[in-house]
Amino acid sequence: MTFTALSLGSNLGDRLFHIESMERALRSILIDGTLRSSRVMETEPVGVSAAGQPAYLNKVVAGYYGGSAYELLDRCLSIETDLGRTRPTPKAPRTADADILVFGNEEINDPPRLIIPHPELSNRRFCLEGLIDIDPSIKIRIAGRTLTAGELHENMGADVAAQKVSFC
Ligand code: PH2
Ligand code: MG
Ligand code: MG
Repeated sequence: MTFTALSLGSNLGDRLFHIESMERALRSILIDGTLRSSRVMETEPVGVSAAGQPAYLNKVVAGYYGGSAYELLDRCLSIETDLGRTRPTPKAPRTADADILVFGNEEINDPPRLIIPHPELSNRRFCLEGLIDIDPSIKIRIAGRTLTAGELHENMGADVAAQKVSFC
């Protein structure tokens, strides 16, 4: 079994229902009793044009998974589809987004399908806040080095620290 952390996001429809539904689905997919969750955060949209997307609710969850990263990816995609996710354009508002942030010490570079660790992990404050809310000692292997979530959080850039994140 492999330790994994995922970010959950929603900025369309009943955001809290979507976050809680994704969490419930992951609880049933991850090894029994291993799911840990951050608090819910309201966050400003990151990396999308200033064209006024609605604010996100985000949460980070972590646990142990019994299959491969690709199997977990497929499970995430079907959780999103079950919650009405459509993909009209790449960065469109979405009911449900479940992204694998970390999968053990694996580094996978298979775009556009799967990149692990998540390529935006260090650029998204909500990901770093969510990880340390669960456990600052979570290990993240990036570019051949192992860092902790706490270290990544301490070293985040000023632009990342400026992103609005408020715990609900
Ligand atoms: N997801 C994105 C793009 N930007 N911004 C926030 N605040 N939260 C997200 O989950 C998010 C985002 C693409 O997946
Ligand atoms: Mg995403
Ligand atoms: Mg996604």
